Amino acid sequence: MKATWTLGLVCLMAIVPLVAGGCKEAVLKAKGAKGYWAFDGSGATVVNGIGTNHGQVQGDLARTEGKDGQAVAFDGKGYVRIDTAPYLSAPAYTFAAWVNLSNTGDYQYIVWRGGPDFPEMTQCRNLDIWVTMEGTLAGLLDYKNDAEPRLHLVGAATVADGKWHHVALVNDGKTATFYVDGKQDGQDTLAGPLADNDFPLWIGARPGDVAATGVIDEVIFFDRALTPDEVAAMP
Ligand SMILES: [Ca+2]
Repeated sequence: MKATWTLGLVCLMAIVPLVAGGCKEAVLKAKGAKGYWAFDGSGATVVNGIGTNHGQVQGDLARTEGKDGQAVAFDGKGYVRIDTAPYLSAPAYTFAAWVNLSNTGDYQYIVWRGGPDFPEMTQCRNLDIWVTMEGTLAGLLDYKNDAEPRLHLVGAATVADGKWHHVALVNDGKTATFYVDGKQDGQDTLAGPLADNDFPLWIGARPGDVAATGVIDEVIFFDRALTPDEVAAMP
């Protein structure tokens, strides 16, 4: 059965005034999401609509029209720092976002969880997506067991072309998989559990001035691996 994300009973319940939050928040919460940063509103704070670890815009980044409501416009310098939380270290996870990136011919970042320095400390990257000079996805994932070399996960689809794309990274504990626009874009076998850290999420940059140029919106995190059908149907 295809996964459905919208207009279920929980969504209808969300429009009842007694239920806090919007329809999308209610649907995501019912699916088990832990983080949903819509990037709507104004000011430096970005709110986690279903959790307590909110974020702050770092640098002079404006809000702009997004995939759904407003989004953050990245200019190749700033980023959004999302407070850390224990669920970000879950042994399985799904990270997803909508991106509309320009083709800069240079490296860009979508999400970094490797701390405030680059090069970062060893054995700490557990969530990592950048855009290569060719405009495709890549990421480096460290293992808890430092005897294993880190996994270099690569994608094939072009995501930096000035159009909206849905990007996801799913770690089910056995494999790491990129999805672009709901389709599998790259997959590799994990040699063991991923490394752990208590660093915040950086959206749109890593330390060392490698940052996104374009728009990022609707960042979502689950502490479980979504199925391919669920990723394909994500809002
Ligand atoms: Ca939004």
